[in-house]
Amino acid sequence: MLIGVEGSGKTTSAAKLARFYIKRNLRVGLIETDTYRPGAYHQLKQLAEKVNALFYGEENSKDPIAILRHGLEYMQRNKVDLIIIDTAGRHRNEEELLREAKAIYDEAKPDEIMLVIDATIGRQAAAQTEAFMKYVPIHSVFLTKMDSTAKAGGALTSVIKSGARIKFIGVGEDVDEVEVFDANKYVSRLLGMGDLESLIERIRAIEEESKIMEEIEEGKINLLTIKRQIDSLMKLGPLSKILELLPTSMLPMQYRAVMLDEEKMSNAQEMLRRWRYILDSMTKNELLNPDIINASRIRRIAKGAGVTPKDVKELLNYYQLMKRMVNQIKKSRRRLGS
Ligand SMILES: Nc1nc2c(ncn2[C@@H]2O[C@H](COP(=O)(O)OP(=O)(O)OP(=O)(O)O)[C@@H](O)[C@H]2O)c(=O)[nH]1
Ligand SMILES: [Mg+2]
Repeated sequence: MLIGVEGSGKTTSAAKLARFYIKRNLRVGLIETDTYRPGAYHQLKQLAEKVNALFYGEENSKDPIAILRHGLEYMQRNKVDLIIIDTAGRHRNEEELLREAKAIYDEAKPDEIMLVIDATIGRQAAAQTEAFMKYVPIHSVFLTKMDSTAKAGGALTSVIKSGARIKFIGVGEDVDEVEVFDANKYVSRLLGMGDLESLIERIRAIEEESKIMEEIEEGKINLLTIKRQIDSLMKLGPLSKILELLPTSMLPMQYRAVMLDEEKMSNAQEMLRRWRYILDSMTKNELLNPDIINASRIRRIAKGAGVTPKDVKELLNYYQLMKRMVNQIKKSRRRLGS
């Protein structure tokens, strides 16, 4: 049994659910008990034809309970596996809507009451869920219009807070645009990434990065340090989405500004990749003692990495800059007596 306020998407979702279970080889019947919305009967009848579900409704009846009884008999005679009951949303007031939902519930005794909530109401979703919960048990929630609102995340967390279980989400107007709700997958998508594991890996890389920065601040710096730093930064990938969630103080300062800008970010990634090739074509001795890298070594390194000597110098300049910075930090610490 589907319940919910006017326009939340009950009728559409009823058809989506029918489609979903028919695809999984169940015989599904749809019953329309809405006697308020003009055209509700035809709306669901047409959708039922579209998804190949059985349909029962009474176009001119004003008695939802009678329709329900007749509908249940009809579906049982036709041996359907799953009966989906659509209910009215439009009423003169909320109290009346809730009372009718309760009456239909008492008559149908459904195995499951699914509350249909429009995600565009955002954080008000919890209050709405709780209002319905006072009248009937809410077994699950179908959150609709997740495709058409920036408030989807708010609606989602709000429903979850109310204690209800989100089972499906609607992601478009078409009968196929329904997804089983999977919290992991959804959170990943909100973050704009493949999956949670890669998020965790990226966060680890940030931790590694702060560790390297600490070492650098303690004065241990050579090109190997830079190499480790680049490796961890590359693992971070195009990060702008996560970065919005993180305190920027966690990031090495020279990257804070760039990383928040997507275009600069992809240039930065490009540069990091180039630097990584350059470091790979250096000898261990050069990595540990960067000061021995003279013009002829620069030419050899550039050739090995497939870059220009200018690129190699750019990296060495970055190294020198870091080193100078470290020395300044050390000096100012000494001045402060720490
Ligand atoms: N974009 C989008 N639109 C949706 C979704 N679900 C429903 N809609 C649209 O929302 C509007 C209302 O849908 P209905 O299914 O008629 O809503 P209802 O709850 O049955 O409305 P009442 O019967 O008046 O209570 C329609 O225009 C649907 O196409 C969804 O997941 N995404
Ligand atoms: Mg409807």
